[in-house]
Amino acid sequence: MLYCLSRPFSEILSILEEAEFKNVEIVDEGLHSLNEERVDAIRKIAYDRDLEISVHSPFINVDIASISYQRRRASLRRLKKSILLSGKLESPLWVLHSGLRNNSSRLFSDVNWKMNLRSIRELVEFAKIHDVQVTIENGVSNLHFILSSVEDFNRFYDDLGEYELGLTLDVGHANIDGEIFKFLKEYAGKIVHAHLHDNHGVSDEHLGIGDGNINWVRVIKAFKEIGYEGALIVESERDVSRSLSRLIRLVKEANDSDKRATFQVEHRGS
Ligand SMILES: [Mn+2]
Repeated sequence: MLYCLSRPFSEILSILEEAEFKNVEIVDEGLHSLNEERVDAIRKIAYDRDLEISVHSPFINVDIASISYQRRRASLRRLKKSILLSGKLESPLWVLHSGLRNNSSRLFSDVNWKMNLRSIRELVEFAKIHDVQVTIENGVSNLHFILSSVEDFNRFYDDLGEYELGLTLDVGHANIDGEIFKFLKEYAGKIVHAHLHDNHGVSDEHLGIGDGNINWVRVIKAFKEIGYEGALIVESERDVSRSLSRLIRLVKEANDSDKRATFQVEHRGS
């Protein structure tokens, strides 16, 4: 629903009423911020139409790694409200961005890193009580996200300890750091959710699928190869219906070539 964030919330409900897909991600931000009434309306349609809803957590002016105590507490308060409401949606997944690296971080040694870690632990524990599954998304390093590269995630998961926290692979973000396939390889068993949008490898353009330089045939094939069973969420800011039809075709082609390969193996075997 990122693409219609500037339109009134009522439009989301109409889209859900007519959606021809299984998974929808609601962005709990701006005009679409959740409240009890909205959650009730979404839950009803999702139930009637057998849709699976995930929630993208609020992100505007939110920074869980801030050196400022007040800013961090305000961010956590906003995020916990989102978790509470998502729990009522019976939302299986709640997608979180990491905190940001402050311009003055070097003056404060590793404070951003530690605050990010502490906040994430606090949110995962809170979410557990409310039956919400948190998943952490890879950001973009040139946009100051603390968790962007595979290397960041290696260090993060080492430091995190015994917390259940799956990864949302944002393919567009990973393309900017040139690490799509590195993530898919090294985090195969850890990826529970995926955001798909395109770019030219430089800035976070959120283009339609096929409008940038990402090799989508290879991406979809790689998701299949790791046995990925989560949702594929289109997160393009425009051309969403075209992106969806391209995606459906890509998945179909990957399935067909899989069947051909199986047939060849069986044929050779017999
Ligand atoms: Mn994303």
